[in-house]
Amino acid sequence: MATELAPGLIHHPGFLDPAARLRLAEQVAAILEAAPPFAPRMPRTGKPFSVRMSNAGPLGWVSDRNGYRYQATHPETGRPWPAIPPTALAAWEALARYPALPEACLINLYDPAARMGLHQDRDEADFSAPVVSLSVGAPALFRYGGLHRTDPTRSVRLLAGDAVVIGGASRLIFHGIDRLYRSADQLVELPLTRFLPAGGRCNLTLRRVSDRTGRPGEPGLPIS
Ligand code: MD3
Ligand code: FE
Repeated sequence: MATELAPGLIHHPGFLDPAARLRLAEQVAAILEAAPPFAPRMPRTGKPFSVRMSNAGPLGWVSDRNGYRYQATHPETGRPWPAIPPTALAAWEALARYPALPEACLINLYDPAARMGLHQDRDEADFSAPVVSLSVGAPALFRYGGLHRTDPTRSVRLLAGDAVVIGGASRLIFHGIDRLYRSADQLVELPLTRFLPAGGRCNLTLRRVSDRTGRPGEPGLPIS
């Protein structure tokens, strides 16, 4: 049963059943073998994120001292990103209601102490496309607000198998992950144990990056 948390922000608890979660975790583990997790860094300061990342798809999101951007290759191996996992593509087809495939699948890896500060996702050129989020592993406290950083926020727990569709009036809201919770449910972590400690969490976000002319999104915080 889906819940509209805010206009255009739809939470689908248990969207992936346990078998689908396990398949997704296996597919993600194979991607991480080819495209190892990297530690993104804050633009300007170079401070590392507590979340490690990788990507799948034609484009991947990266962040370093020079800024945020999408690029076609892994920042350390220089190789193209692996293909988007089939279970994630199926979720996009079921939930996005958008007439094109996703171009980027950002993979966020949270150890039990990792968090993600309040931010907007605005490095994409086409805000008419939604973002589709899939979570596996430990439960997390997801916080979301409004279009301004200081708007009041609400929180909801995201569990393994949950999907969130972020579109419409919510596409540019501020959001983040405040903390992880311990859980007895370790099922999905098994294929990911090489990449995720016990009690860790993995979130995938599927995104359109180019607008309909094929122009990529504005890079964030350019050097000059
Ligand atoms: C609301 N990821 O990768 S997923 C991110 O759990 C990100 O790893 C979080 O925020 C995570 O950028 C939250 C839910 C989500 C994803 C994208 C959004 C919520 C969003 C984009 C716009 C507004
Ligand atoms: Fe985000």
